[in-house]
Amino acid sequence: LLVVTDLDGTLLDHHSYSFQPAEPALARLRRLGIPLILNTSKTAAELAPLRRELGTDAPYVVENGAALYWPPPFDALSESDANTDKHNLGATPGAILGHRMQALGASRAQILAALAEIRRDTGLKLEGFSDWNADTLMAHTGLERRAAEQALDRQFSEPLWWQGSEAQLARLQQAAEAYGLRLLMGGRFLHLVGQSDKGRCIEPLRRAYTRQWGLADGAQPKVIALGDGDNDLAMLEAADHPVLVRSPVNPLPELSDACRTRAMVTEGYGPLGWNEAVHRLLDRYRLP
Ligand code: 2M8
Ligand code: MG
Ligand code: MG
Repeated sequence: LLVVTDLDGTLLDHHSYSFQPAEPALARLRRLGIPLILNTSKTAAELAPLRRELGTDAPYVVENGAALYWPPPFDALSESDANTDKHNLGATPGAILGHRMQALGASRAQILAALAEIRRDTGLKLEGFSDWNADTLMAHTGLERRAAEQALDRQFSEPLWWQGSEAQLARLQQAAEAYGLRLLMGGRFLHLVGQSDKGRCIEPLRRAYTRQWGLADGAQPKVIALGDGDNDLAMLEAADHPVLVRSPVNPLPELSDACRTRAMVTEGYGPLGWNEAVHRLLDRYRLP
């Protein structure tokens, strides 16, 4: 089993960013040696302290699926995935924070260049992280200063503060597509990204663990995925056990029929719901 999870609104409380209510299930995963794979809108810089606090040394996915980071022992193993993944367009593997990075999306420079054109084409007043300093971001999110600085340290995406109408959103959507970009809705922000989403990492992760654990090809690990927002849909669709974590601020995202039949919806919100769902699934696998 692999657990792949969103952070904000899912494992972390939407307001306090605490994962404390999920501690019992987290401890059970650690005891069972089940990897906890973070798949988030957050940056690699934000994840360094969080991975330490959560006690996970598994691979992780940042900025809405735009890059996969492979800490040891995976850095060597995943080399062939990096070269054969068909979505790995223009990838620039490099070492950031000492972990091999596999880019799946566009660079921030490409995204910001397109954003300047999109502003001109649409006449929309678009405000994003590139216009903000740490103080502005802290006011919008309630992040502490250090975390806000780390959130501004982006490589593959631009979160936009969106308050426009449906019609304006359709216009923005069309313009983004024209530049080969996508828009993904997070808990607070509309994320402008390349041709990536949170689902693209699932197969590379399955393959990496299949090899790491020496499993036969037909015996790939099953994936539990947990999320609360529209930007989590692709990840949930790609999972064996999708879990919709109830959000205090957003309606549940709409799954496809096929995915809905195997999905679980939590009773509790955020980390409390996370705790409940992980326990239920581990019980279903008769794990101690
Ligand atoms: C942004 O992401 C969340 C994820 O749902 C959002 O859109 O509301 C990201 O920019 C992330 O880096 C940041 O930590 C977070 C803070 O609320 O907001
Ligand atoms: Mg979320
Ligand atoms: Mg998120």
